Amino acid sequence: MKRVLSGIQPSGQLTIGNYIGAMQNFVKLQHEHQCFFMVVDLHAITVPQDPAALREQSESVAALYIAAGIDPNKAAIFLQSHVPQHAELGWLLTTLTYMGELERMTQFKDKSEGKDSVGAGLFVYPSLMAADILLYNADLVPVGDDQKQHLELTRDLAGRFNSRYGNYFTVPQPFIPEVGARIMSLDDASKKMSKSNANAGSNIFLLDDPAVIRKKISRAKTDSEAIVKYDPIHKPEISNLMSIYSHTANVSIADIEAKYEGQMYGPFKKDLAEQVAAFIEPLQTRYHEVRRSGEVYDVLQKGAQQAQEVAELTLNEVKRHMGFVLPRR
Ligand code: AQP
Repeated sequence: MKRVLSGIQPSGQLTIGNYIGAMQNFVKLQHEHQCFFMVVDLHAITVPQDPAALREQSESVAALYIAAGIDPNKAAIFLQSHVPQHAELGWLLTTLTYMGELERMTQFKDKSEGKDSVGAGLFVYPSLMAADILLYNADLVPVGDDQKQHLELTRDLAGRFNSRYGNYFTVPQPFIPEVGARIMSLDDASKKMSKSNANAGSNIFLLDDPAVIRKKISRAKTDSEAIVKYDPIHKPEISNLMSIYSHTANVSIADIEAKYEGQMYGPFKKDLAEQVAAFIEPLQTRYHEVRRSGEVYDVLQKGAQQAQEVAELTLNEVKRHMGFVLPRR
């Protein structure tokens, strides 16, 4: 069985971009793969986090995994900080990473832009992400398009380790959806939808009230052409809304174009708002059940045990390859 690893940062409330770019594929892949899905709390602290908010968001992301349909009996769901091998392998891989490689990362450039002081953790984040993946010798990594560059670095680090210390790591492949790989902001289609964007009108949060979702979609920016046609280069705003429709209603872009041929944006937006609200309502119901029942704590404990079994073996092998003296058992 091929191995799959991915994670989401508890750095805010999850958006429909996180769902379409990542979680939707987590749910699909769990049936035929050995899956590890993390809440990457160690990544979240690469930018300042309020401790109470971090705790709440970490539990919330785990509960959303379950609510979205990840079955804890099929996939290991866990918090990154519950498996200390992530931080240790992260350090080992940091020593293999070149400054120039990290300096080229667009996410670092975006997140550090205009800041007076930037934490070193934000800079070395991609080495920790490589450790997350390589710790499980994952074959496939389901991510949105924005993480492609980090995954490329992971592949380079795996190759570098293998040629320097002997073949050990699996070189992972990205698993990126064809449509909706990058859901854009509702108010600015040149920026990706991000959970940490302070402008609430830019996002659809998975835990937004349906009335709020309807309002956000009705206010979403569009062009003045009023033709429902998928053309991400010339019509990025409507194409983005069409991607959201396609994923939440499970219909093709061609079918959406055919359905709204000759119509203005109004009817399309109205249907989209209803569609997204109907899609999100059962997810929210299940989410609140999971939070109320407390089952998330058992799931996280079991997930961390499963993950640690694999992670410990890998870390020992990595250290052996690198020349560390292993402690006697
Ligand atoms: N807009 C998006 N479209 C498609 N996929 C997306 N992802 C994030 N935003 C979009 C995918 O969600 C997964 C989890 O991402 P993350 O939390 O590890 O970090 P991120 O990519 O930085 O996500 P955000 O929402 O933008 O978080 P903040 O605001 O904290 O930086 C990844 O697979 C990502 O591709």
